[in-house]
Amino acid sequence: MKMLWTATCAAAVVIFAAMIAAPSAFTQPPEERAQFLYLPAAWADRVVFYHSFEQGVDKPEVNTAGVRVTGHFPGDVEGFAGRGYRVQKPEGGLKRNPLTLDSAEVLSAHRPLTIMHWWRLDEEMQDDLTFCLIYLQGRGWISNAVHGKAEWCGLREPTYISQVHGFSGIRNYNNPWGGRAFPERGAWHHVAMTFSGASTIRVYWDGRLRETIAVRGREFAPGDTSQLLLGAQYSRAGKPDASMTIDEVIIVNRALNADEISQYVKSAGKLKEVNFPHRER
Ligand SMILES: [Ca+2]
Repeated sequence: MKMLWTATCAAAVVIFAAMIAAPSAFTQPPEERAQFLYLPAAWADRVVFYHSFEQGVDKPEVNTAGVRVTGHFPGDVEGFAGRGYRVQKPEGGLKRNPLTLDSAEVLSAHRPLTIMHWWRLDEEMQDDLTFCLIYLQGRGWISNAVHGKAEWCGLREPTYISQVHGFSGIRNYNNPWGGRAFPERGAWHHVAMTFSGASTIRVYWDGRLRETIAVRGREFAPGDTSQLLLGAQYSRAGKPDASMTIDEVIIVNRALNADEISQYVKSAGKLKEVNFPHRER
């Protein structure tokens, strides 16, 4: 049953939260050259940030606008291609470590923008498991997540949700898409969120458009958002939480369209199927 959220209900969400410098592929060491094959050449002049985690958490392959990257790199984790970034759930004295990107210039929702990455759940899905994939924040927040079964909002099963919340002058938007969200442990999925016209957000899962959000009240303005968390905690304290791995983080300074995103997901999936590039481990 599709639940309609009230503002009160939604507010209960708690977050704890080239110039593609793409050097000419032929001047890169073979390992780096191979990784860039996952970055579509057609986007090269619009990609402002690309992180495949091959060189460590603080060394994105492309970062044309000085996005600040912070996160705890837990070691050599197998990613979608090569290494990935493990987001651990808080346990055993370890704190959650979402990948955190800061840039008022690049991450402002008033500009054309695409944020995308591959993700994998690293444990068995449970009915009451909650995890966040994209969380863009500043004066409010814009999020895409899976929320488990909970008394909160009367959710009866894990459900895809999205929110635009807390921006003065913008009407709060909360949507559980309905339907069961129950990803298999270890299966790679792709998520993308695009921003256009300072007022339209589109969410894609595995290359397919899942939702179009038309912001009401006012358009996004400079400074509304400036920080991006990938793998943020989205559950209340004491509730089940998830460890996950992310990889191939791409930020483009325009809103990619449905065909481009669909084609990218298919192409990257095919590359992975043939295990290319091969990486000795
Ligand atoms: Ca990688």
